[in-house]
Amino acid sequence: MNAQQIDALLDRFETTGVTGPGHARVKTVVRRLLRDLMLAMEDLDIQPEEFWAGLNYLGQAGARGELGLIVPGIGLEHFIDLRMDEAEARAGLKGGTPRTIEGPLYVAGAPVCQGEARMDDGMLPGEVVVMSGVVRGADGKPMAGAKVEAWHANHLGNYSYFDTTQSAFNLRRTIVTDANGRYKFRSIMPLGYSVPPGGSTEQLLNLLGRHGHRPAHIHFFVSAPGHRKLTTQINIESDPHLWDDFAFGTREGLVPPVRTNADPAAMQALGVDKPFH
Ligand code: MBD
Ligand code: FE
Repeated sequence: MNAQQIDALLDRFETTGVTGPGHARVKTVVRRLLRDLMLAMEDLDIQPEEFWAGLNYLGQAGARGELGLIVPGIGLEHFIDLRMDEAEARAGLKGGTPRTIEGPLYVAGAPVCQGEARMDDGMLPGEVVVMSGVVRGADGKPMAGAKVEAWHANHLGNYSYFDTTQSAFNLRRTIVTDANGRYKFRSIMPLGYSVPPGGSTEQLLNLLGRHGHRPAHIHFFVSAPGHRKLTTQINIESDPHLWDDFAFGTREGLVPPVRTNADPAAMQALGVDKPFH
C-alpha cells in the first residue's frame, strides 16, 4: 500500500466502531505512530512472522520488566534529554550542570540526611569514595535546603532493591543541603552496570552487535520548591566504558576529577564518619 491508501485506511479505522469523541491527543499520537509503522512495514517489506516475532519480543520484555532498560539501550532516553535541552535553549535557559538519563533503577523513599550522609551499610568490600558539592540556583547562588537524591550500584554493579541480597536502600540517600548549599557523602566506589545476562535487552543488543555495559556512575535528582528538577549522573573517569556507554548517558561536564588518597588520616579528614542510617 502507498501512503495515500494507508491514510484512507486510517480514516476508515477512525470512523468505525465510534462510541464518543475519545481523547484528542491520544487519537493523534496513535494515528501517527500507526501510520509510521505501516509505512515502515511497507518500505522494509516486514513479513508476518517478523511482525509477530517483534510483538512477542515486546510482550516478553514487558513481562520481565525490561522495557525501561530497552529504552535507554536504544538511545530513546538520551534523545528525550536532547529534546529537553533544545526546549530549554529555546526558552533562553542556559548553564548549570547538564542533565542525563534517569535509567530504570531509582527507588523512592530513601533515608533523608541533613548536609551529609554515609550511603553504604558497611557490609560491602570496596574502595571508599567521598563526594561533595554545592547546589546553586539559576542565579548562581548556593541554595540551602535543596534535596540531593543519590543512588548507585555496588562493587559488583548491582543496585539495592533490584538486588535483594543488599540491605534496604543501600547506596541510596536523600541529602538536604546545609546553610551554604553544600552536600557531602561517603560511599563505596560503584562498578559499571551491565544488562541482565540472558534477558530481553541483551538479546536485542546481541542482534544489534552491541554490548550492554555502562561506565561506573552515580545518579542524582536535585530539586527544590519553585525550581526545575535536575536529573543527572557523574561518571568515573577511569572506567574503560566512559565514552562507550550502552545507554549513551555520558556527557561533557559530568566526568569530575577523581583524586585517590591512600593516606588513612587524610581519608578520615575527608570522610563522613556518621554511621549508616
Ligand atoms: C543503569 O544503572 C542506568 O543508569 C541506566 C541508564 C540504564 C540501565 C542501568
Ligand atoms: Fe545506573
